[in-house]
Amino acid sequence: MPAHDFVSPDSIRAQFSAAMSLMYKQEVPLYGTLLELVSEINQQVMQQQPEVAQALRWTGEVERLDQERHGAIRVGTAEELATIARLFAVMGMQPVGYYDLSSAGVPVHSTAFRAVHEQSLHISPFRVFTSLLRLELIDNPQLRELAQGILAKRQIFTPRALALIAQCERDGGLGAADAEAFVQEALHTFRWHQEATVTAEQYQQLHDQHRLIADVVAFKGPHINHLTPRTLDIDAIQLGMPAKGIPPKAVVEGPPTRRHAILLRQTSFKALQEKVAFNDAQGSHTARFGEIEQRGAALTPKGRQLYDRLLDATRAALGGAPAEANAERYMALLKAQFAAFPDDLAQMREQGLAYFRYFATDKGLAARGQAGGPSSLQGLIDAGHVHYEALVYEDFLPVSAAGIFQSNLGDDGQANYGSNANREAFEEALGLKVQDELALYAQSEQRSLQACAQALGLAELH
Ligand code: OOG
Ligand code: NI
Repeated sequence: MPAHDFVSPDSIRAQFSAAMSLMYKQEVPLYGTLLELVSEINQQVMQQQPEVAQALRWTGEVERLDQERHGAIRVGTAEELATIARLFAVMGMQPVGYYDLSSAGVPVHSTAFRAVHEQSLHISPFRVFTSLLRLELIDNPQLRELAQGILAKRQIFTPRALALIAQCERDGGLGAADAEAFVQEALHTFRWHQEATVTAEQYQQLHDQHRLIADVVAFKGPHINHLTPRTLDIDAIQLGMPAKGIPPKAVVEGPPTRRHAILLRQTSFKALQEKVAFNDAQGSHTARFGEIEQRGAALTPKGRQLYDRLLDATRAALGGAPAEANAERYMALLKAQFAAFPDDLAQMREQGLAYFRYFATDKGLAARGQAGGPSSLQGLIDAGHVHYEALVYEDFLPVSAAGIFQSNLGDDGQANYGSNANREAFEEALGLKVQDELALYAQSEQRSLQACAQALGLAELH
């Protein structure tokens, strides 16, 4: 098939993201309720805060907002991870970032599969936080063997999905009918299976070691465990959830409320209890939950260091992890600490705390080619020839992710694995290097500066 007859990976990802949302709505009806709440709040914000709506129009995020979501899965073996990477590659999703969750007592390490170019992100920002179980951290050899034996027997991909992945790799793309078939076949890997692959007693053994181990090992596949829409006001969501019959977790993860959002704020509701058929008995399992996120500016290494420092200081002042009992105090401490992080785009830009996108304004375009005009970036901004907006953060935060894992694993899921980051082992399992998210933001910013310079007839801008 000639290359021009291939469906673009971006379009396959958009189709897959929509199909996944439809499936999860059927599997977890509360997710549908949450989508309604998010859409109400987003409309309200767009009406009541025209400056927010305006910024989203500049960046084009207004067009992707309604379809913006991330999901999460947990796989059991290196082979599963490597094949998931090939499956996501068909949809233009690449592994970005390495997250070590072992230091937070969760025996996994993770990456985020997502599109990496701003034009692709504009078409579909769908991302999947993907974790690999680390059986090597379990110090019970019998249990480790039991888990390995069970995982070795399962095949989480349909034969047709595997064939279509291979076909796409061989030919360089998929035609329309194959792309549609691929989306349907890939969905099977992420669906919930009521039938477990183990006996009730085996499940209990795995569960007693760590709830997460049972969730990964006892089932036929890596069911999507949450799907997260993007809101423009997570505080309004947190307040609005109880009235819709959705109890939120105690604290919102990430930075505090700000005029100019940074990074990522997240809240979630508890996992549902679901009926499970073990090989020999009926039982139940809690795995799937709901989450909501608010995204803000991507931070530079300097901005990120400041964020990490302020978050650490908040936790140190609290003297422990935030929970129901100290939620109010935590939020107050967080707010006080983050007073040190400028809440003003101009200051964030001048201090090099965040990444930005630059746009030639009508005024700038009208002045193109005129002698004696400003030519430095700051001069063009001051003259109103160039407008800028923060680049949106497309990734995740390890401390927040740990909080999300823990809120749905329950506090009895706590364990201590020390600090065991092992990026090399993760990349070896993946069969690929993970990309550096900071380099991707810097490249995106650079491209916008180049486009701006070109539009204004200038050689370069910095
Ligand atoms: C993933 C938890 C992390 C996030 O948004 O930070 C996450 C999981 O529970 O598998 O999804
Ligand atoms: Ni999540």
